[in-house]
Amino acid sequence: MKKLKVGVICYPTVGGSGVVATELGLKMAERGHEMHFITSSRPFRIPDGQPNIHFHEVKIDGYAVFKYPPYDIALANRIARVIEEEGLDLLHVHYAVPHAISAALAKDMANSDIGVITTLHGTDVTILGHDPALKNTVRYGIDKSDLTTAVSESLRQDTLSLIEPQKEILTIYNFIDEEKYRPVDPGPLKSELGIREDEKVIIHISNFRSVKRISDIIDSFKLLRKETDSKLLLVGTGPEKLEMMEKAREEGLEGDIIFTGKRDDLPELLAISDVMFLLSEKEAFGLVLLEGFACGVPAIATNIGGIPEVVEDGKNGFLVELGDVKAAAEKAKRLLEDPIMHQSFRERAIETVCNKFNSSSIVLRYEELYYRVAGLE
Ligand code: GMT
Repeated sequence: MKKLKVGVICYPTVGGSGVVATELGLKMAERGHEMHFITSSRPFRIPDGQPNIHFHEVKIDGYAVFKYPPYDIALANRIARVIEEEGLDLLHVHYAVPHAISAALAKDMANSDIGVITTLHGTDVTILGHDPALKNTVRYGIDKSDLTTAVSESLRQDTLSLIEPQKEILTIYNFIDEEKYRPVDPGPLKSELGIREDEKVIIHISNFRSVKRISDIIDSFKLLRKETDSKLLLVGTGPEKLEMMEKAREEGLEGDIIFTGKRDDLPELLAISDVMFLLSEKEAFGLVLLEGFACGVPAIATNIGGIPEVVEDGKNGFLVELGDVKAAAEKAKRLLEDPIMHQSFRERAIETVCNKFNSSSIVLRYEELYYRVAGLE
């Protein structure tokens, strides 16, 4: 079968969508396809000189006349050039708004009938879809695409009911790099972070946006801390970080909550962790759950969005209702105090990644769609 030339448009450096787009690009490149990332900066997981990977930077000057530099138009212009210069077979865009819109404009500019796959990751639908001004734009992006995928069944259903697109939407789950995320030896990390060997570790990893409800995590940890010797690791950074540091101080938990900042050693941090907390109010999938599972860390997570498709209640974690910090603390205590249950959840978590979210099967699924959209079935 002919190897494909694919244009990939994503937010390269932040969030799960960038990770999924990059990992998928790397896996497709390993399969011999030529992957062209058209982005504002080099995706951070892609080293220089990686075979079959090309990077086309979108540059935009800050002309004084524009209050907001028109990135989406600059992106469309760059996509149009890459379509022509590289002879791309298809575009894979992550996020309907703005990327699917830029792709539609690029096709028009290049006078090309290139196929477009759009992958929805969540916030474009679950947040923008409620804004009447943007709902039609999201629908336009989907309907202009040849094929749209959603990262969970929940997101697919939300898109159908909120956006009412004309085009069909397929669910393709996210995956992670199983070679990176696996049980590893953390060395002396636990003591380096000032955690005693006998203390349990709760971990939360995110971009500290308000949807992540870190305040609930701190409240729940406060309850848990009264009963179980434990520390809370808050990994990452973002808009709510300072406020959450202040809250930890006010609650008298300064010594028990460790704000690590952004870290590259996530498998090691997960290796010293006993439970992951993800108490978000919106989550189309929750990629971080898979990262934790692959390293053998069960989760306590909210019963919202795509999370119940990842967390099987009572098997690889526990589901709690949004805002129920007491239930989260109780379930965590149960799990932490029962080593047999913890071991069985740990094994089930690793199995979940191998079976339901296996990267090889998911990559093949995308590849099949790439051939379909490129008209080469
Ligand atoms: O959740 C975020 O803040 C970042 C956002 C992103 O662009 O990566 O995450 C969305 O896409 C991820 C990858 O598909 C999903 O795992 C997240 O659940 C989704 N976030 C939301 O739906 C809030």
